[in-house]
Amino acid sequence: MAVTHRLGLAAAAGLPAAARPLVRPGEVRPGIVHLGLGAFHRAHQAVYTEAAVAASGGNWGIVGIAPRSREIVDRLREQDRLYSVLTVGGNADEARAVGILSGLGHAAGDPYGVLAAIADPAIRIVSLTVTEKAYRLTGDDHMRAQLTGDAPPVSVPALLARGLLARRAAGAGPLTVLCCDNLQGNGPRIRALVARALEVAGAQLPDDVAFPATMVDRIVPATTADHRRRAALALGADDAVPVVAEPFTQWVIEDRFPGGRPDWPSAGVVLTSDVTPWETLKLRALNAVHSALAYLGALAGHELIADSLDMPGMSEVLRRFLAEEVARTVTPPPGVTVTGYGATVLTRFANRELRHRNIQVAMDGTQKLPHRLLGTIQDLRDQGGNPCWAGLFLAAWMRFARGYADSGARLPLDDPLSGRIREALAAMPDTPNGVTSALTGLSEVFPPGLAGDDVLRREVVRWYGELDRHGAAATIREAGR
Ligand code: CS2
Repeated sequence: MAVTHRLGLAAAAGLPAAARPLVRPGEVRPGIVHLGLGAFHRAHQAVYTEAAVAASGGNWGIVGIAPRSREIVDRLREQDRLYSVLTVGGNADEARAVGILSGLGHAAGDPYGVLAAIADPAIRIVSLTVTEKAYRLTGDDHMRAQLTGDAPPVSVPALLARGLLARRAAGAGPLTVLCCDNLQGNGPRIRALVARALEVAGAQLPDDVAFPATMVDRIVPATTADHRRRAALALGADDAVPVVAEPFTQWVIEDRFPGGRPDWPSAGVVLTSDVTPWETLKLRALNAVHSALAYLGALAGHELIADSLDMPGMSEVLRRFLAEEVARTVTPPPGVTVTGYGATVLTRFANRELRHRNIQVAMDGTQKLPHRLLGTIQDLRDQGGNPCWAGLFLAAWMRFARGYADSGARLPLDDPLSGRIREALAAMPDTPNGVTSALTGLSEVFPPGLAGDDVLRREVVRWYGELDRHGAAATIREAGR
């Protein structure tokens, strides 16, 4: 059946019952400003919030702000702010339109509009999914000018700091800033970032702003043309910007919301007084394994995460990492075991329908690895242990950063520190020792204790040598025996 009409308000009523949005865009008044209109937000927090509003009401519509690209804003406007989520890898494709976006904005094009939105008394939560690298408070003049008001506030720290100042000037009341990115201690971290940004602006953190920590989890890869076609079929309407996701979804939030919050528990969100065990488990078990698959698989010439997991020896290596290194250093939440959690993670990564590309997970390694892998290594070393598997994964990242797969094909280095990486590599011999020294010397990534740790170094150099001589496929096959 050819799908002829485009998703939008006119088409929404005619969608199959299961595909209709739970709320109509425009029906729910805004209560949340969200920075980062990427696929992850639209498949995760937006879905939970729509379900919570549908179940319990409340003015918690989301004003979605795209930080840089305005294309997504234009596409969503053309569809009356509706988009669909295509869930794949369950029994059958399922698509549903989501109607919780109650406004749209574009930070690069209209930064002052974003400040005004944050200063609106109707807004009680500012949430963010801007990826790990956006949380850097670069000390350069441009950042400083954005914070002091001499330049338009286009970066995340400037939007938040100046948004809070505008809010205070407007007497708009208490606010919660909710970081939904994969950073260890994401609540305290964003609090510290905003406090430093305000300091540069000559101000202090207001005391009616809370920064609860959260753990977010749902695999949301880049949407492909095939996903778009399948979304249209399952939805019965064409959607220019569907997002694709796995069936699994989880959100754990520290319950500190001075301005109130949606009834998220009605939508399955876990509210708790301490997110740390969830956050640490997710970063160190799920995300670390994801990165390991991405680097080792890309070196071996595989395209998808599911292909990397199929490499002979791979699941054994990952299970041993989880049992011998993660389980030794992480205290999971009550009722959860690291190995049980890890087994679920491996099943989720085997979802081939997602078509999650190794290259996508591999990007921004310098920003991701400190949260995913270096904490495990540090804890193992503090216990006098040996980071064997973690050392292998670090060596795989180093080989990936060098820019060549085992076949000699080029690999893209998409990382905010790519310039620093290239300089560091060029200054050292292209040997296991040279590459290890070059990259552990990146002080933005490796704390001095790890950079100078001989045991870690020995492991990384040893694995790097194996990868260099035999390639990733043979190294993993042998290691997983
Ligand atoms: C992935 C994550 O791209 C990546 O680095 O590891 O985006 C991962 O899919 C999510 O954290 C799952 O919740």
